Amino acid sequence: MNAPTLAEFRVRPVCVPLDEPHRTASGVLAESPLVLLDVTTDDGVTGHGLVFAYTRAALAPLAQLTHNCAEMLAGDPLAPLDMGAKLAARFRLAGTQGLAGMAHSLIDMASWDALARTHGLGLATLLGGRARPVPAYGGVGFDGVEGSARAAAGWVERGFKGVKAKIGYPSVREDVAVVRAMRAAVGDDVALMVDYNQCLAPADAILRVQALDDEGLAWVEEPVLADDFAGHAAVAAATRTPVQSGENWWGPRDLRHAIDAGAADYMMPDAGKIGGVSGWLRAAALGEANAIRLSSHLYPEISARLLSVTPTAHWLEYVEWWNPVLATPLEIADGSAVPGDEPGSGIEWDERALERFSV
Ligand code: SMN
Ligand code: MG
Repeated sequence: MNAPTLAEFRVRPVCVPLDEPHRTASGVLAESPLVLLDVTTDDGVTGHGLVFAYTRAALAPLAQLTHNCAEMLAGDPLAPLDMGAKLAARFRLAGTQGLAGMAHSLIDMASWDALARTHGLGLATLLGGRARPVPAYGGVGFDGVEGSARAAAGWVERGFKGVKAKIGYPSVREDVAVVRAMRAAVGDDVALMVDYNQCLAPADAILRVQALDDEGLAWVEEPVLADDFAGHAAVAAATRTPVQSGENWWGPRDLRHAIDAGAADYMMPDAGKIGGVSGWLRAAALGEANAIRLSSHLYPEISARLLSVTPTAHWLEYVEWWNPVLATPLEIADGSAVPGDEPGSGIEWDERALERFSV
């Protein structure tokens, strides 16, 4: 069978309001600006993907860039690795990070979805593994002592066995108080993680994490700027809580540099920044070769399939923010994400709902 070729691309910017704003130490999210992509082959098979633009200011430029990149591929075989190589070569001078990295990741995700559908296989099956349950955790915003404890208890009532809170309050005392209130609310058997969202300088991060070292945290995430690998490494060396990072790393080469620097104990690539499915698979190989456990960041549907085939799979970050545009949101049972094995990566649009969110 010859590979189908890329016949049509449809790019749609949408904006999904959040039920409640998500507060972090690096800004408040009140809505999810998303770029949706449909890739249709000459066989008439359509694959879907989406990417999170984070800010409305990036939505139209990201949609346009995705469209322009897709046009470079029109008529090419549906071969995500070759498509990625072509885009990387075309962008060598402009750079492959930032919006370009997101556009390339999006095209990759939608193309793998089309490839899996072409073969009538679930993505994990196509990749040589099987879709399996992955432990999932829920997120708590920058919601203060009582608010964080209440939100953590809510996730545990729903069966989740892990909860991650945003911290980075004005004082370390408040960080500790939030963690202790959450622990009191959920008990000892729930994994608690905290996320500084890059807000500290390394010297301050060391003091804060040392103050949290006896709280039994499963990890402390992005204590310093995402690309400060040396700063991460200094925190990791001076503290006992495992350091987690990776949601803002661009492509497997950033992972390599982070590993070379000893930046983190755990890593959490983001499918929309690491290079989609192709980038994830390369990150998974680095994780296995270096014995580093990998968790996912956002994109729960496709991440559940990817973690299913990741040798060092750790936790799936569960978010339901984008469920309003999905016809088949990820299933959760007993605290684990349960990816189905229907053809593709689990992304199906709720077309009627999409109209409401179109920008
Ligand atoms: C995060 C996710 C989405 C928006 C802002 C921040 C994050 C996380 O750091 O880990 O969930
Ligand atoms: Mg984070």
